Amino acid sequence: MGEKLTIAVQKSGRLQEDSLRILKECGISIDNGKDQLKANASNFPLEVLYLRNSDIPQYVQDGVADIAIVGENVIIEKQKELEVLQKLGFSKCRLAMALPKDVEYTGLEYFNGKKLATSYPNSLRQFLDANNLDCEIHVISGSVEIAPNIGLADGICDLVSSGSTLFKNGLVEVEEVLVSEACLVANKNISNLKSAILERLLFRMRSVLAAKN
Ligand code: PRT
Repeated sequence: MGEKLTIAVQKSGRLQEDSLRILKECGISIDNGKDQLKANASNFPLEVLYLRNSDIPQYVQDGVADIAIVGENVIIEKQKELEVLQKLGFSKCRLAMALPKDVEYTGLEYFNGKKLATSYPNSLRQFLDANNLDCEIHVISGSVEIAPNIGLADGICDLVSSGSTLFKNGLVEVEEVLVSEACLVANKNISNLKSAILERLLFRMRSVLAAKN
């Protein structure tokens, strides 16, 4: 059997549909069985692993998958040494700090001594350190937007796309920490044989993206 490249894509969630669509647009047919966690392409040397977005950086760094389609924000948060090969133009969002709408925001110093709830402590810590801010970070894994309303924190740092979740929870975005979109990433030490397959895939992907612009 010839060499295959292994790609990780999100098992279910916001990235999944667009990730599979771009592979399809590259002319790759994946033989998907229902609820399968692993599948093969029938017309390209590619194996697909369906994993959680938040677990993907670790799997690629460990070499379980050679490449992946993943949210850039997750790579930054997990602090993995992966190569970002190509931004893919979907799942665009920003990691932002937000405060209750009745707060009079005076600028970054406002956050000194405050407590912020987030699911992205490393990204937030980096931003706070870069701006010499001293805040308490309270890590929660979901429903971050509710934290100020229930007295758990003064503000939040979370992903925002349309802004409607912030609005519904009486919060206003005040600072942007980072911007993100889906991207194709790779393990830094893949074999020459696999690199050659990757080059073919990248060529197709870039042609698909160019045709969209
Ligand atoms: O479970 P798994 O680990 O696979 O997935 P995940 O927990 O990372 O969740 P998923 O599927 O929600 O998100 C996957 C990726 O999509 C994220 O890592 C981001 O890169 C990207 N993305 C793009 C978003 C959003 N937009 C987004 N709006 N991820 C989450 N949100 C959430 C946000 O946390 C907030 O609760 O949507 C809400 C805000 O949305 P708006 O439109 O109301 O502003």
